[in-house]
Amino acid sequence: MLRLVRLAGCALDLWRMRGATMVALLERLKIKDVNPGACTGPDGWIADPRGERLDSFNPATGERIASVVQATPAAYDSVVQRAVERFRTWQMVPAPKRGQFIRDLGSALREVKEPLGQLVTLEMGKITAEGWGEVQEMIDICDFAVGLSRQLYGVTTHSERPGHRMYEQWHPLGPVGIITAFNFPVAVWSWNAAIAAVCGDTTVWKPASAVPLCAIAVQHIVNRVSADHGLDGVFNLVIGPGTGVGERMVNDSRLPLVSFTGSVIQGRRAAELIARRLGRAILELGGNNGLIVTEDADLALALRAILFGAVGTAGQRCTTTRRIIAHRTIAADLTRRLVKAYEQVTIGDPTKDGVLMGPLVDEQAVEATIAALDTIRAQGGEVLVGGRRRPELGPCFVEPTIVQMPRQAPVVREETFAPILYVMEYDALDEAIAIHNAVPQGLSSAIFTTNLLTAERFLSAIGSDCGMANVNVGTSGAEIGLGFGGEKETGGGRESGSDAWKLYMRRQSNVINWSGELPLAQGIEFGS
Ligand code: UN1
Repeated sequence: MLRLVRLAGCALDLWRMRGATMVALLERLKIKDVNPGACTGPDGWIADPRGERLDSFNPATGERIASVVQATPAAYDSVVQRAVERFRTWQMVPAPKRGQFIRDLGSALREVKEPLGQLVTLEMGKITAEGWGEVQEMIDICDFAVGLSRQLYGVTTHSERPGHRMYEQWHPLGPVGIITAFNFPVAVWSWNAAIAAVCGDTTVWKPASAVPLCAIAVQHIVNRVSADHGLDGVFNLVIGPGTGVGERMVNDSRLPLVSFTGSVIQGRRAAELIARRLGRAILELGGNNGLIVTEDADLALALRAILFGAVGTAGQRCTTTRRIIAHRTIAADLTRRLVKAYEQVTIGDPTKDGVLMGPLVDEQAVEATIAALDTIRAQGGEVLVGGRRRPELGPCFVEPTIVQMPRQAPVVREETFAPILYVMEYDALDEAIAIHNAVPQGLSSAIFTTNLLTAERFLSAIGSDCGMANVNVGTSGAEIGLGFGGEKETGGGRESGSDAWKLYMRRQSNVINWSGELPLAQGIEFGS
């Protein structure tokens, strides 16, 4: 019989950080020890010595920065069990009270924005400004969720029967599984967790294996807030591989909803398994985001949006701009300016001021980028700038790349999670929209134009087929206020703002009869 050791703070190998960066960061995050990778609350760290080790690396240097004990099947079970038990009471806490917990979580995140953002940079490799941006996104969604906790509205409508009242109410759904990707190690969890919590759900989080420390740090922050509220089991953590813990989650009928962020291939498999048990899935899968630049566009504006959208996070956002569809009359000018801007992008240590692009997440990502560039060249793509590895900077660095691309090339339909930008030309708007929509993914899209009619056409039903469509705003860097997600192979899910909360609750339609009679709907007479 496996014994689970519950530890208040089990010291874990922290590989000697070069300098004191890591130790100092953990101190500023008020984390004394880095704990095992399963947790149910303030005193709920679960150390199972049989758990396999997971090493975490700094992608900028290739150094190992920590080693985490992953959740065993028994640890997983015990975490989900706690989430199930806590759900029973949490669902009965009034929603505005649940909101107070999230308000305090938002305050706690404000206090640690700087070190938590830096930890994201250290473990994932995005530049510090973006690491902080990610934590800001967490703070923003907490604010949103606090307001939402007093606005979980249901509709009331009129019955066709006299003396009857009809309305809808939204009940908590249950423990929610959250599986997140490496590229947003903390924010995507918060979109799901903050909303789920005010909706009365508990959550079980499996972060990507490349970024376990970020998740552990967040769990510590959550634990402090939970301790203040005398709570455990609302936010739970299980670290483990997709093939182990991830598979368990998608197959676990104790989790009525699993929110999955990752690739189309993994998401398709997750969706199939969740559907088999008739569970609910929120899918945020691949993007292949296009940006149309019309003949009347403000090119300076477009240029800045493209640079952030294509080079930001080293091309590893699901919202990264991957395809430019430029009007033939401005294409050469735009491309020339883009190439010039790319030549000035400083690549390097993501913690340094002035650096715009850090490393890719790991060496496999570098290999995949180089392999994609071979395919691109074989399919007629002409590399205009970039296209090389930069081993002298570290093991995971590549150059941001612009490729003049024949629009029919099959590789354009694929999402390569790298800073590779295709430029294609068009003559007529309908043609641009057709090129734009001719990919299997449907996450984010944009048009740069000063023509109102063109903008409206792009946003119309016969315009962009994506979940998100912007005018004079790039494809990446969405605010939390609207629903985030996409169509087609992106999976149809919506997270964060607007009414995405409804996916985290169960809808109940209620009819109340105060007439003293029993009239049937549709006017049916049945006996007398
Ligand atoms: C992701 O890449 O999975 O819109 C999320 C954006 C960010 C979130 C991206 N707010 O680019």
